[in-house]
Amino acid sequence: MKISPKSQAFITQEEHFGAHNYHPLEVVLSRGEGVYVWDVDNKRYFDFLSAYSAVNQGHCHPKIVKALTDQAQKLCLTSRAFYNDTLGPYEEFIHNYFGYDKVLPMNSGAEAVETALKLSRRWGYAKKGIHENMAMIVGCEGNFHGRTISIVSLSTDPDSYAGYGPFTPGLIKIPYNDVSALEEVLTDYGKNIAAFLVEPIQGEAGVFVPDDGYLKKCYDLCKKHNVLFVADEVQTGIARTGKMLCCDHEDIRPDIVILGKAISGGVLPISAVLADDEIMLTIKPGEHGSTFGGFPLANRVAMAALEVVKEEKLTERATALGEIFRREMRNFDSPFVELVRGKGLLNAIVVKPYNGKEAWDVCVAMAQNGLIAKPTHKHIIRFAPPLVITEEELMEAIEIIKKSFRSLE
Ligand code: IF1
Repeated sequence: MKISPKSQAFITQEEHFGAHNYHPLEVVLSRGEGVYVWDVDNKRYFDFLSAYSAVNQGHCHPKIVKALTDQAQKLCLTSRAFYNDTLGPYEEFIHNYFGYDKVLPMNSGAEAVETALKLSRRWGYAKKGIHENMAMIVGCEGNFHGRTISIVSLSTDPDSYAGYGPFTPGLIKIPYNDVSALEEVLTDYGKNIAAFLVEPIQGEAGVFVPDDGYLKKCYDLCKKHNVLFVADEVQTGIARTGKMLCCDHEDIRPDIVILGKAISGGVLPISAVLADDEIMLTIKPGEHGSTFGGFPLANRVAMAALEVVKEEKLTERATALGEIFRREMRNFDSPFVELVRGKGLLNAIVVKPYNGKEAWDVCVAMAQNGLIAKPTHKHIIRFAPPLVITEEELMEAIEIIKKSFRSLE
């Protein structure tokens, strides 16, 4: 891919002074607005990653940015050592928006997942009567829940866990999209199992959409065995799959919901754990927290970001435009396109290597043609534009995608 001297300077700077924990596509971005981003040479791209579904509301949404800048002139951070005039209103807003008794505000998705793991264990001891230090939590192979030591202890991806041992005990992995595997582990160990942690769609695994009814059957099994059903909606939540929460597609109400990414519209790192009192109140004052969790900037930004989701009908848009994307790409006859899958505007194309070219080459070609996306697991390209994209813009982007595949044949 041709890299301008201006871009190369930034790439080299990162190479010299930054940790090498990423291998980015060689595009250097400097501005974002709605579905578009511009690089340092003012070249415009459709953003089809949306920062892994954090920018559902579009880049630099004016209402969200205004909430940030207004609050930033008043009060940024108090810590939770004191009350302030934004957290109560935010907590009540979240209660009314999602229908759970309470919210525990954190910052990153991983922190919220860790919080959910701690809440699940705490509930297991305090309410289910599991013996101290015996609580187990079940997760799914192919999961991605973040990068902390306990979370990667549940991972089956060597890129996530290798070389980071020893691992947190009490975590069991079962195959995803396999109800009998859950039934078996609950039957064998249920009395010591506090929770089942699951992504309604496995994003990082390549937008792996489970069979219809999988989540509902797992939910019912968890109820039967008095095990918490914990949904990681960090990537699938906030309208991305065409419902406010992906679990809404199966009319299940998780015991714990984990949110992140688009709860802030990509403006700040904001995450949240939702639960009813029986679970949430097992953590007492001083037993969990964070310096920035629920800070004034986050509270105002998240309320604005969530209002935008409803005001701009992003769930309806994700549903309608996602159907167009999958229809167009499934009708696209290309030797590269093995499979198109997804829900709402969380989609992926499984790329068959052809002519010595593979998914990475397709992404380079798309970048040259003005659309950025990135492969996951070598042969899968995730396509997740901001949900504010119009049908006209989507059709233009689809033409770029098709043109890029064609250019490699
Ligand atoms: C990276 C992946 C996606 C998530 C789910 C929790 C978290 C994530 C379902 C943790 C975060 C991000 C992390 C980012 C890339 C991206 C990612 F490729 F890593 F796996 F989206 F699929 N639950 N996903 O998807 O949230 O702590 O990052 O705020 O680590 O490179 P976080």
